[in-house]
Amino acid sequence: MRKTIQDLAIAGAQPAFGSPLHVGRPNIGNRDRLMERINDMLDRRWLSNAGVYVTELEQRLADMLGVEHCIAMCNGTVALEIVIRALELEGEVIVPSLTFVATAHALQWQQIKPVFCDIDPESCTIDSARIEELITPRTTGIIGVHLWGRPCDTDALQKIAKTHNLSLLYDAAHALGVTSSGKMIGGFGDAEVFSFHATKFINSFEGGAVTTNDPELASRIRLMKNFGFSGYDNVVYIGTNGKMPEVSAAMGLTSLESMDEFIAINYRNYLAYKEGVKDIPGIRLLPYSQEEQTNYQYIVLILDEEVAGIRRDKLVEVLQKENIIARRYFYPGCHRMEPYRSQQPQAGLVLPQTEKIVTQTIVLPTGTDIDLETISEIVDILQCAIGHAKELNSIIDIQ
Ligand code: T4K
Repeated sequence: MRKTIQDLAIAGAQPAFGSPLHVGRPNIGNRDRLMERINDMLDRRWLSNAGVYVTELEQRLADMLGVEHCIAMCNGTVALEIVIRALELEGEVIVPSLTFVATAHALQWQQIKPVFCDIDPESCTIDSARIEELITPRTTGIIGVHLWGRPCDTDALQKIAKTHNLSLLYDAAHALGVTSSGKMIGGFGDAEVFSFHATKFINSFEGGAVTTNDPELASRIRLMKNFGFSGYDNVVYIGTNGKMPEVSAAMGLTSLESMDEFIAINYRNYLAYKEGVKDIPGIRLLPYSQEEQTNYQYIVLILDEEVAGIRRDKLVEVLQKENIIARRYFYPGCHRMEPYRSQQPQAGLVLPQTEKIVTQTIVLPTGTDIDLETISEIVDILQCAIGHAKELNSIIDIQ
């Protein structure tokens, strides 16, 4: 147990960890099974373009999520871009600013203006009560983001979209295996988009998927992700290359087979962090709902700097000096990133909750690479830093 600030790396002690502990360290799953699939794929010499593993992954995901159509993609960002185009969105689309920048970029890439909406501070998802005031004659859709695996208010969003005749898309990059009102994320809105990037708890190296119950939309997306080809030499639609390669599907399938184990480890880690930080003043763990199924893949601390006596960025610095590469996701909010900062300099005025929370969050490492001993070490560092916040502030200020 650390007793004084001299026990912290920021004050000169040895870092707690010899090598960096990253947020987003990939889960690997059954390596032998993966190698078997890769060997099989090489033997068959079928590496991309609707191969057997991609088709199997799509089917397994559709069954698991209870949706009619699942289209695997090369990554979540291209998946978003393709669905946005397939839904014929244009003009303005309402999105939360508190998200990974890919959500906003997928719109801007196609000359659609992302109109940033504030969040509900409890769920950290788009605040449905703030959407209608942002609707203009140019608005064509809404994108909800199930941030950190916390589902959006899907009922409220559906009502607003219906009333105003808007498309409704969900960025479900963080929400595989999550339910909203008992129903699996994947079947809400017009379509939902998943990411299987290496840092996601289920990964396919790079990868993503679109799910929908709309057969026409699904077939448009299938055409668009394959240059618009409908059979040899017959192009019937504008398209791009959004295909997932077989090697990614092999990893995705292998990863899916370990999904229960990954979630159990994430849950164990979540409980350990929760118990560990419960008596540290000024820190709370963003809770996961006990009523819904979830994946527990993000450990999000919210710091009240008045109570803790230390600023978030300083606490992150303390952790990073110990080789705990804590992240400030999703600082500073899309509206403060380019090109949005220059194009919409006033956007922050309607985003008070977003502006507040981006200065408060710290995302900590979890997943199969993190054990309970590591968590108790991280908690001990947090406890020591906040317990000695005053001294620590002066030390850091002098440096
Ligand atoms: N929508 C949302 C809400 C998203 O969060 C994302 C992606 C998307 C859409 C787009 O989906 P994709 O197009 O990516 O499929 C990371 C990921 O790159 C990104 O996929 C993810 N969200 C975002 C939340 O996190 P960065 O810039 O923080 O990545 P990076 O490279 O710093 O990786 C995080 C940490 O993970 C590193 O410190 C090291 C560790 N790491 C990473 C990789 C790739 C490893 O240990 N091994 C690895 O192989 O964005």
